[in-house]
Amino acid sequence: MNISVPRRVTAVAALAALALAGLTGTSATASPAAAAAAPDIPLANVKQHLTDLQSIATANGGNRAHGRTGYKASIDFVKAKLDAAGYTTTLQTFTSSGATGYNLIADWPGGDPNQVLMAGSHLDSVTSGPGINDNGSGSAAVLETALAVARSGYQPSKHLRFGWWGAEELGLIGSKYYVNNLPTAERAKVKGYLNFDMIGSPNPGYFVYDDDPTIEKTFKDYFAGLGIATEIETEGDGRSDHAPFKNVGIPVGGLFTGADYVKTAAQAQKWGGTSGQSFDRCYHSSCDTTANINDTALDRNSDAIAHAIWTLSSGTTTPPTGTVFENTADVSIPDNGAAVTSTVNVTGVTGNAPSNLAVGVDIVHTYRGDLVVDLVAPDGSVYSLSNRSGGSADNIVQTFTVNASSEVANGAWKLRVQDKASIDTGYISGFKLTFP
Ligand code: DTR
Ligand code: ZN
Ligand code: ZN
Ligand code: CA
Repeated sequence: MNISVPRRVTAVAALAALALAGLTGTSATASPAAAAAAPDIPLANVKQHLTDLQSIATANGGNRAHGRTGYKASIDFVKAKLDAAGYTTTLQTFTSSGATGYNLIADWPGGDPNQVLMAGSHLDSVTSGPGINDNGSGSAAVLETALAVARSGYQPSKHLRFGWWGAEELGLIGSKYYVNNLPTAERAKVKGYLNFDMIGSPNPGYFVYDDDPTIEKTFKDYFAGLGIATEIETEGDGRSDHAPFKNVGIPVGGLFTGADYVKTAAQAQKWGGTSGQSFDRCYHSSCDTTANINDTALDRNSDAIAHAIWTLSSGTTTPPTGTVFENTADVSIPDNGAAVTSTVNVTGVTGNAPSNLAVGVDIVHTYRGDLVVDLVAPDGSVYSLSNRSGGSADNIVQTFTVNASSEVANGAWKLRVQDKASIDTGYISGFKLTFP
């Protein structure tokens, strides 16, 4: 039934969970809606990434260091997985010590572009070894969390961005380059940066960065829920890639399981392991291989990363307010076939559409990565909403924010959907435009 009849919707202020005061400056007042719970991050998947990074190092002179073939092979490996999962990836190049360096930035389509939550890790190793704990561990855990976002169909309120940094071991070169080249207006949109550098140390400690209080509390509460005591990371702010973000005023946080410092008797009492021995005896050494990982620490920290990403990105659930035009007729999508459309006829809206047109999409499908989804304006202009993203996850149920300010508001707007791969199929269940 096509009910393209304007109706005004007053948002029910159902704020989502947490008061991210350190990130957003607001706090939940209404009874919080339940934030989507983070999925478990499969340890086996994270360890497979480490095995792959080990193979890359072995095939490239034993390391994955800046300027060496092993680093470029590592960044290509991570990029390929993210491209396949539907991320928008960007390779950023820079020069350091006479060699080309690479940062990989991956954006998950959707979410509020003015509220970006970032998570990252450095992907380079030292020249003396494969760098599996330092920092394959952080890179693999962040990668698997990003893949979990894609396959779960999670639709965060904030925009999610992930980064893998080059040349950290030369002095935070890649992350400094990224932050220094991020325009001021873009920096202001980054509401938090989470850093993960060495999170699988063989004689692990559980350290939480003591920078932004909201981020710190998110991690500490997670570990407390597991009955694991944490300590604040006291080795100094300048020791990893969160430093450039912190230096420009972006809230930062992160996790760390220790490097060359020695575990005390009190820490061994608290965490197990061996007192009088460093947290990672293979720090910056050739023995930093896949054997140099504590699985429990890697598993716990990977799950903590997912918990923080889901918690800190679930913003308000307030639906867009304004005049709604909606079509709730089901439209079957032919499997690997022709495009189909659902139309709403907008009337009575003066002038052009807004720069923040809320486009509500409700598609039932068993493999969202098959789908190309576009918004077609009355004059035929096409706005891409989703292009084969999200992999094998089910359904696309999302409100996209489209800058349609160059379009006249009144007229026939279409949601166009095409299934571009065989087997899985589905139907358009609803299409809604909200004019503020
Ligand atoms: N600089 C990191 C290892 C490192 C040493 N102290 C800390 C504190 C917090 C994060 C990381 C580190 C490296 O060698 O890559
Ligand atoms: Zn290092
Ligand atoms: Zn490191
Ligand atoms: Ca299909």
